[in-house]
Amino acid sequence: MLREINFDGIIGPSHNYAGLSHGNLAATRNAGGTSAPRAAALQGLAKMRANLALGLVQGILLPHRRPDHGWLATLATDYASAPAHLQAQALSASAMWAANAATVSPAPDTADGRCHLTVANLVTMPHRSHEWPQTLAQLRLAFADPAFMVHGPIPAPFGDEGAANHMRLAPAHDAPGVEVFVYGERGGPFPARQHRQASTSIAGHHRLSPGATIFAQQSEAAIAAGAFHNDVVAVANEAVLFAHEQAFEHRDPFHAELRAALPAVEIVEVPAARVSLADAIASYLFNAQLVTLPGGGMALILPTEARDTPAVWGWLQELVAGNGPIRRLEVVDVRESMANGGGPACLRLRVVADPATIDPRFLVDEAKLAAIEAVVGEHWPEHIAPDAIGDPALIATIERGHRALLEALDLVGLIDN
Ligand code: SUG
Repeated sequence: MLREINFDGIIGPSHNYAGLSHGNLAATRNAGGTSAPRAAALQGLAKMRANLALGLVQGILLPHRRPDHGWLATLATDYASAPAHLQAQALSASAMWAANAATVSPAPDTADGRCHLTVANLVTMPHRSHEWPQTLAQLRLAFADPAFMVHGPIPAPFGDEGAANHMRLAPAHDAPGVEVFVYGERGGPFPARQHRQASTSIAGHHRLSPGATIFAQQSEAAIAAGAFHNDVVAVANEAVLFAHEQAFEHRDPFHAELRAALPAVEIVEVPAARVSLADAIASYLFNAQLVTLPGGGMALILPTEARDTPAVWGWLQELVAGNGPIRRLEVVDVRESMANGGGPACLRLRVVADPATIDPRFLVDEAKLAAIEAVVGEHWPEHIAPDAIGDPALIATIERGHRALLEALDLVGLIDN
């Protein structure tokens, strides 16, 4: 049976605040702060545990080997002699944001009836541009079953940031749906990270039906206000689109196209007069996970920051009191990830598939989460101060922790050198 499965990135032992993402206001604001990798990973695991308790199917993606020595070698350097900015780029734990791992088109949408995945090239930001090889290795293992087709990255310079700029709407997860690719053209002072060419190429590789595929431009105002991915201002689930009024550059034609392709669509829009773009971005209201509960109805899994922002929480209270499809609010604490601009939805990659077709090492239950928590508790550094990233003892701790996790999950083969 096809189910929606959320694959969360386990937050790696090198999680730190290096301020590497221009246009990501939280990451820039927290640059130079002291991170708490152990607390960060435990927060992510607690979110997965809460989602399991809601009756959802939960998967994992693994942290990458950091520092990325192979990448530094291609730059003719090594960790000890690299300048500080390259050290930070090689050490980044940014693979935790699994929404940027790949774009996924479930089997009911594709001409060959397979679930297609394209690994994201993430070429815009240097620290993320070297994620794809290790992500691809994981995707090829987790989705080795013939029910899936895993594609390599779209070539540079066409930036692709994966599912964070892609929404699927369908009457039900297992029914054919409409896929919306959101690209950027301008972002005021900030880069538009998703190139339209990357989106159209992915739709082609995934063998989507042109009549059920929409390309929509993200609004310049949203990118300029700090929404570096569409999933900071919009999220979809089944037939519901939950979005900020200023999310799309050409809102009315986009809504019309969506209604024509999926007459059952329900657009829940938050007016700028109620929640400003600034409040939406600071609170990550739209970076919630919008999920269908097994007993029916939908829930929003929101970061604590949404509860702490009065305009946002007030609007949400009215939303769940009304007659709409979203009836329940769940609040999770992912503050360590949020401080780098990654909310609950950034931390997960959604795949609609039969869980029986997935390598079980990438699925979790309570017991496996407890085993991962034990490894994190024993090995993840408690803190990383910005001036510590050159410390060989810290690097040895990070590498030991990563190996211990892969050993515990029987995935040590993913360590390539
Ligand atoms: O790409 N932050 C990530 C956050 C990604 C959030 N993902 C989604 N919206 N789906 C980014 O900007 C900051 C790392 C640092 O500065 O150390 C960072 O990469």
